[in-house]
Amino acid sequence: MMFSEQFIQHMHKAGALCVLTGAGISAESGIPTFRGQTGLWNQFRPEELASAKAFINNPQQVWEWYRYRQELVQKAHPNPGHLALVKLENAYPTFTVVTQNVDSLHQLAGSRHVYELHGNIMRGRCVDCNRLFKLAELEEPESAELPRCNCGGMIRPDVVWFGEALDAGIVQASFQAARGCQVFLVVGTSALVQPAAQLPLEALAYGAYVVEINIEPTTISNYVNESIFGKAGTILPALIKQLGL
Ligand code: BJW
Ligand code: ZN
Repeated sequence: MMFSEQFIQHMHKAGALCVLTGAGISAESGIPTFRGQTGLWNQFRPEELASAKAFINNPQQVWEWYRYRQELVQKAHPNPGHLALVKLENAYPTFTVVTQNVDSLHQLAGSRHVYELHGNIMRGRCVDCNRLFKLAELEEPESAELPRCNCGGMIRPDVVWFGEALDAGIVQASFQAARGCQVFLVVGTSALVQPAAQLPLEALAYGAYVVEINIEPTTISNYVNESIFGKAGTILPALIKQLGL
């Protein structure tokens, strides 16, 4: 048996579930993670490209990185891990996915209650007037040109970079979900980046049973009730099966 009796009992008793996801849940859809054994961006530290400073110093390089990732995201499909979370959502009266991912794969899989903490890579935003753009509106025939708004401002990816504030409403709603759930799952995140990494600890403080699913130990492994080491795309479907969903 892959799961402890205690975990399964908590799952059966729970009325509200909250799941924090990170890049690891999309790894099996072919989207590289930022850190860890399998992180493709190992040649760059995310701090070097995912920052306003990097964008100001070298917008071409930052856009190149995002264009490449947008292409990967456009080609990607939800994997069995994403789909298992949809089954959980259908089985629990209260269910929230709080994701650090910018790839829309939870929504594409069919999850309806998704909070995107770090924005969405398929959108752009004008740095001057904040107008939002869909990726299709940004496709420039002259690839050397940087995308610009009709107001003249530069367009940046509509994501949250280091040192930038997250959407206050989304953060508040995410903390509320963490405080209100009986089981909190932490899936495929290194739990290094704040404030997202605080959510499982907040859930613990409010009495939730917190279970981490990751291929390797993380900074929160010592705090959670249980760590299950394996791929999200294997563990989550096994959990669904074990619960009879
Ligand atoms: C698998 C798997 C498989 C692989 N199955 N698992 C308090 C203390 C210290 C620092 C701070 C603090 N508060 C704020 C900070 C600063 C900073 C921060 O947290 N720094 C830390 C690094 C120390 N935070 C911020 O700046 C945040 N803003 C903020 O706090 O604003 C308020 C404020 C403003 C001004 C001054 C002060 C405060 C913003 C953070 C924004 C993060 N942005 C990024 C880029 C988004 C856009 C983009 O995608 O390009 O978000 S960085 C990057 O990291 C991305 C991710 O969402 C995020 C988290 O990464 P994640 O998802 O955990 O991925 P990995 O790669 O790290 O881990 C993958 C995991 O999966 C690994 O563990 C693998 O083992 C596992 N895995 N395959 C299961 N198949
Ligand atoms: Zn503008």
